[in-house]
Amino acid sequence: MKHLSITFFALAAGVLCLSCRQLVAPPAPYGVVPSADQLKWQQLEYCMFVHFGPNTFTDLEWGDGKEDPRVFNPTGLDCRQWAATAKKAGMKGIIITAKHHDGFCLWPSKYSTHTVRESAWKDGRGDVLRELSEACREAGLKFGVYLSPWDRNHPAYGTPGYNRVFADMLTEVLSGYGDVFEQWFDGANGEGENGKRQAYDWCLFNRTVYDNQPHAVIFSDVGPGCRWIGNEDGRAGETCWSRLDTAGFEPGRGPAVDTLNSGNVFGVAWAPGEADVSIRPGWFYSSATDDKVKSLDHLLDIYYASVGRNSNLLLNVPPDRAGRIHPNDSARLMELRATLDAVFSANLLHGATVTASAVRGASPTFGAAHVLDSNFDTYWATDDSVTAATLEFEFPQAQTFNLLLLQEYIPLGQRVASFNVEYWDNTSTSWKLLATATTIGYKRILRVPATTTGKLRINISHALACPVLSTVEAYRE
Ligand code: FUL
Repeated sequence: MKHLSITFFALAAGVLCLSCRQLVAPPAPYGVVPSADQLKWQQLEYCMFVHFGPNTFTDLEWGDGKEDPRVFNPTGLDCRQWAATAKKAGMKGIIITAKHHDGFCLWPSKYSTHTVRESAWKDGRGDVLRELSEACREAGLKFGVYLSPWDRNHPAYGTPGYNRVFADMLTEVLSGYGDVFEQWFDGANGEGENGKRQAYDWCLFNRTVYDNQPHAVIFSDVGPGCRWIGNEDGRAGETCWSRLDTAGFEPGRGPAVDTLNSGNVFGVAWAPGEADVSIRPGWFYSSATDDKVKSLDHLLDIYYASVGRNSNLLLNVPPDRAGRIHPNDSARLMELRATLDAVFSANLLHGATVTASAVRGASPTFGAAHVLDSNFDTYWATDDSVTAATLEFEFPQAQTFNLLLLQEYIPLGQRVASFNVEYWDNTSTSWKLLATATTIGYKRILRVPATTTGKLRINISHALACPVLSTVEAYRE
């Protein structure tokens, strides 16, 4: 009997607990959401692009495929130096031009006669992909590959047979060097030797990627993993949706560049932006640009306009003819890292209190405090019917900040369409507008005039579905 009543009470308590929790269900996802691989990719934020090949030795941006392969001869190739530089710069992966438009393969491909095997480097026995993939693994960096379908060397280019050649090359690269986190597809399509343009078989190419690397994120004008941001300046739109309408488009024939820059508010595909840009004026190394490495301020602008606008930053750092990253580039990368570390080391909202105008089901599970808990996976949310709401922060003592960082919990979709920030002005004893903005997404960093205040307010003025915010932070640059 005693046993029975204990069991009964335990059961009853269990049911009660369960029903309490069920009372406040989390918001349903809004629209299309990222896959697990896309979410992991987004969290990388910042990676290195490496343009390297015959152009490095000919001072060209686009080789015509007729260059003597023996020009490729780095005197001291050191992929570990690239990896160490990327790592110290705070980058999370390296994507290399395994094959650029000249068709030269940085690995000894069976399907080409224009490769490292035909070069003077290591008497034709070298393999850049082998060295870089190993260096990345050792350094704990992701390894990714760029392959240009446009091939100005291959005799089959411009014939249907070339699609098979390209797929076979992809298979070699994607099956021979361990995990590949991102496949970068350039949509360039030029005339071949025989005067023909290639009708690319993108279904075959994408399938080949997934067959060999099921977790890879495929970059192109239209994804399917992530999308080109529409310029090569490293700048996403002030409004930047991760959703995109891709039907009827393909790599090289994508939506208008301003659409790529901002995404589509109601787009049906999740195709987050990737902003690619070179640290120098060109994509390939040239001694003529040794003194034209972008300034720290320029790189900071790029960082805030890419990572700070819901996009990943892919910063190209081209190795020189020795096969090493030039000291001018690496010095600038370290300055950028040191600056970002200094700025983002002290969250001024640490220790602040926060209240929300509305909390989902009045439940602590969705309480405002979650935007301050440094945990991406917990969030503040409102009831489904509430699509405009306010978060009010009170600092323990007045603080001066000029950067605000916000994150939506994107596993539930991107929701916020407009918001503004106000601060409490003691002199006029009123709220003053500090900034208005549109989208947030995975990460939004607002640069605002330096403001000293004890109170701050974020007004979500319009969300497509109840707002779901995981982070709010304030910093001083
Ligand atoms: C472009 C290419 O034509 C450039 O040479 C460079 O590789 C850039 C990243 O993509 O489409």
